[in-house]
Amino acid sequence: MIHQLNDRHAIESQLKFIDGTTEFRPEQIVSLPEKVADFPIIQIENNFAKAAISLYGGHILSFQPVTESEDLLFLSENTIIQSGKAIRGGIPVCWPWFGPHPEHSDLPSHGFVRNRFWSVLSTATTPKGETQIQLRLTDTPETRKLWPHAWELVLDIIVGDTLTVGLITRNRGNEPFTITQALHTYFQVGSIDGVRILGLDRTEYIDKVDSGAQKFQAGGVEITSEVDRIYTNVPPQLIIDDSTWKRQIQVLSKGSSSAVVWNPWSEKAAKFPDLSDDDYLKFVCVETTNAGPDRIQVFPGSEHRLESKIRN
Ligand code: TA6
Repeated sequence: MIHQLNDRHAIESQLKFIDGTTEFRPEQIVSLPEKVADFPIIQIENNFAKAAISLYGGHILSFQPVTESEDLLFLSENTIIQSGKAIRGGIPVCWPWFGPHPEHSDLPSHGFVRNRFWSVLSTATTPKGETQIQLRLTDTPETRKLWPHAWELVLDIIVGDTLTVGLITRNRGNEPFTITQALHTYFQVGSIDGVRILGLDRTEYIDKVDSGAQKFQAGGVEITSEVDRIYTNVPPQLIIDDSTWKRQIQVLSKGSSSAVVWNPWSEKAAKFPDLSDDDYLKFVCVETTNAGPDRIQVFPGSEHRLESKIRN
């Protein structure tokens, strides 16, 4: 599979596919869906940045601009590559529902596309010399059992000095459907106690740590305990201010009016087998979402694009 992918989609000295079962922490690969022999990862390196994307989950694992000594994304050293399980860190794609399924608690949290293999639609170099990758996923008889609709998803990724991630939902059925979704980005930070999220001042949020209470944000968001909040009516640009590493990461969203800020803190982090006990100090999730009341209805033949641009 790796050989065919490189034959069709590699870009000389910019983009290649590697076999994750041998080159991506093989010790952490517990099991893969039986029908695949390897675990393709796209490695990108251009004049602007390095990045890595797993076809499993359509999951961006890494993004490091050439100007940065540290990856902008957090990826757990203990992530478990296991059929049906999502990779911990990077940018999980949560679709067609965010969080637990609204009616059926037995269905997987955050939908079912972050634990499926996506196909490669195209790879290209932009006129600026950035690398563009489009991945695709469509409904199957199996997904229709989970969610009875016909759809196509395209992940439109551009790796440059900015990482642009567009998640395009197309309704290929003959009735409207409603989705909630997230680009559930894990940002790597020097230490969580030196982090402030800027741009959410004077917005309202749903506090999932306090039984979903509706609250009001005053000033920057600081993380001193477990935080799990759905902010509503948020501005397009948020900033992660990391005083430890003396860097700011900008997150520019489109097709979204909500955002999620999450950090499990120590007690909850200890319950995640794919996180080390002190990992909560090293990341904060600032997610570009359609979540909470921000739900999207997609009509037959039409589409919705959720987009997040990330840069330091
Ligand atoms: O986005 C925050 C959240 O919904 C938290 O409630 C927590 O569940 C987190 O996502 C991680 O979820 P996961 O299913 O990836 O373990």
